[in-house]
Amino acid sequence: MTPSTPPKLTPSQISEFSQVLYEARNHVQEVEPLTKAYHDFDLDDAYRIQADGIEKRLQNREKIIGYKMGLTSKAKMEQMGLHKPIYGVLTDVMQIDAGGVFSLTQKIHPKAEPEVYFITHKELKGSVSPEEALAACSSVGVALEILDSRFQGFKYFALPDVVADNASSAYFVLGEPVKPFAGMDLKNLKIQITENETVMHEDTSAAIFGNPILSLCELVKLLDEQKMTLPAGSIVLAGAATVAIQLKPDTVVAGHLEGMKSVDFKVTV
Ligand code: OOG
Ligand code: MG
Repeated sequence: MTPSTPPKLTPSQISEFSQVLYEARNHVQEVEPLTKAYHDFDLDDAYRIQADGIEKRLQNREKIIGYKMGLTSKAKMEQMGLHKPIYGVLTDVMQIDAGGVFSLTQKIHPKAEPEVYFITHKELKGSVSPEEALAACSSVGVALEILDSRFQGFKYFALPDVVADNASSAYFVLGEPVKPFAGMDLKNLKIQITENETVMHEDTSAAIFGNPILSLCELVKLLDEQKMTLPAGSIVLAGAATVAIQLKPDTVVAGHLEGMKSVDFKVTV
């Protein structure tokens, strides 16, 4: 385990910064990047702010149901100008139904991106091999993540800001689960995002960290650095294969992963 560095922010600064983001999310109001408006801080402090913000949401009766990886593909790293994989937390209120409706009302500047997801049936911790990780999964499938950064303009921020902001996560939708099997090759599957059936972006699943299962291994490692484990029953979004698209009213956005049933949702005003 790599021990995290001692906090450089005081507990009251951590709470104050998580409160800024908590309110931005609740009031649907974008804010200046924390590292610019208030104080510079490192990634470990950023994960402390993220955890504090999630704690506030748990007190508001949300429940943790999984994690998301971010910045696991070159396309996303370049789109955001940030170059290190990060994680965020998924709660029950963030999941929307496949085939459901997503209203743009009360959202800041939402975007969607195509991902691969896993659901685990066994706790994972420390350093795990891709074979161990796949064996610990009960399902795999295609997902769409909807990002809605709480920061102005979505893009002019430093990595600790994004981590503090729960990796820009807002909502997600899961496609039909497929049962993984030993030797299943998740590496070379075509993955696309479409808007009204027009392909907006496509790549192969290898774009996600070389292989999406490696992104799950990386998540377990990043959690270990924060002295955490990945509980059995977690949903894990492995990160986007392509850049995200801005959501527009009266469109159907779909995610497609070769060999699996597609997933979509309808965007309304
Ligand atoms: C950061 C989150 C990145 C992904 O899949 O790479 C992410 C952002 O784009 O604001 O979710
Ligand atoms: Mg994502």
